[in-house]
Amino acid sequence: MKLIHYALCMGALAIAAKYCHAQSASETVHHAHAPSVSGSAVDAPTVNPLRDAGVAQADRSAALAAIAKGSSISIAAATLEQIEACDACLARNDLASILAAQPAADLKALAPTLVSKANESAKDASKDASKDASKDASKDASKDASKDASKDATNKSTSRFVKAACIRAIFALPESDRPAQASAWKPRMLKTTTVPGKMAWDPKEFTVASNAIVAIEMINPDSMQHNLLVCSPGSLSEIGVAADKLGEGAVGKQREYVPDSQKVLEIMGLTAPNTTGVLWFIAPAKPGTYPLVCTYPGHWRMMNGKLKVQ
Ligand SMILES: [Cu+2]
Repeated sequence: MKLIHYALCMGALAIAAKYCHAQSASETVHHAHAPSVSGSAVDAPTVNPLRDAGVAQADRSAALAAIAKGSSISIAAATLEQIEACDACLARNDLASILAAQPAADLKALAPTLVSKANESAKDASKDASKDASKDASKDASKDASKDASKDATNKSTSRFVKAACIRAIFALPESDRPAQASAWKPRMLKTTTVPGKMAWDPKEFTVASNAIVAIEMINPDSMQHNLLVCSPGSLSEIGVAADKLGEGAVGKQREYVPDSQKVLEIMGLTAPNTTGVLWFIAPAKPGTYPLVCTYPGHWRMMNGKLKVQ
């Protein structure tokens, strides 16, 4: 933990030095935990390139490169540290993409760590699954119980997220370079395409096994941006209404229209026209129908689908 904090502080300082040219040293330290990408503008919202949405991938990569340089480690290793420290932050899928895009030699060097973290997280996930099972036994819809459930969902999604990011990075390696353990992982590769002008996905429904390793690719030939979120069962309209509200203020753009809710389980961020978004995740342990939704304001009523977990 101390190490992570040290790395974070050093990293943040390095980023601050890079991005906050105008600030004095003492101010830089003061703002170290939330360096601003845009730097000098007084009213610009403070954005942390390692945690927040609304950050260009190039800025994230630059921040990670600064940390790697400061700690004399590879960008892959620095990115993995940030993924672990991310704790379900909005940048998590972007960080996972950056990790997977690192040179094969660096990923290969990191592979033993990636494999051990993937396995470590799997243990956590099964612990959570048994917790879920015992909770089902006493099906009590009291407020406290549901609060506990969503707290569990957050913990689970954090460790599952680290596991998914590690597995994704291993699968970014050529098959011949993957560690032997990877042959036991059978990712479900799902693909969907946005239908231009229709605010829809084709296909929009998928069925996966509980705890499966899932990769969704979203091809976006549409002329507008779309994202793709996996949410808790029954939460579609709650998340959709919250997303529309985000469309009314500046904070919405900064969050890339992802509502601040524990019912948002997985996030593929905004995917630009004529690009492809990718999201790797571990399917929920609990069988059920999990809404898929695009939370770009105004889209959710039409642009939604289902992830059926069996
Ligand atoms: Cu959309």
